[in-house]
Amino acid sequence: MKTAILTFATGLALAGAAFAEGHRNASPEGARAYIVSPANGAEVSSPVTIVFGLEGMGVAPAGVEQENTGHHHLLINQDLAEIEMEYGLPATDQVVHFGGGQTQITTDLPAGTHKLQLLLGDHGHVPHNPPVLSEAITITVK
Ligand SMILES: [Cu+2]
Repeated sequence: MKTAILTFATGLALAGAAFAEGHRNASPEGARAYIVSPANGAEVSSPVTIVFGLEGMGVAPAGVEQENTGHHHLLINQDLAEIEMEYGLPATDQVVHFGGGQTQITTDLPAGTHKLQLLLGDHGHVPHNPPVLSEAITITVK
């Protein structure tokens, strides 16, 4: 009897994982995010204005569930390998949410080299499948 209950519980856990994964919103083919400015390799002074671009999808605020939309997240010096694409993105200094649907930010960055990358998230901050991720750019703040 004990075995049967354990098996049942394991089955539920697996079903739960599959359900969560199946719940990632699909991104349409050809959708892409990109950083309009600054240009890759640019030398800039702080504060820096970073402009977000999105093609093939629309921007919607967090909490608004609508197909083929999402909101931007700016990854600042964030290792992509540490991002869990299956879950809602954490909010940290390195993962900045634009849940209001903003498409640019003016922010202070310390002097030095910084890697910037955009990652779109759905109404619940979960990256789409496949993820809509910009190329990473590197800028130098004087
Ligand atoms: Cu978000």
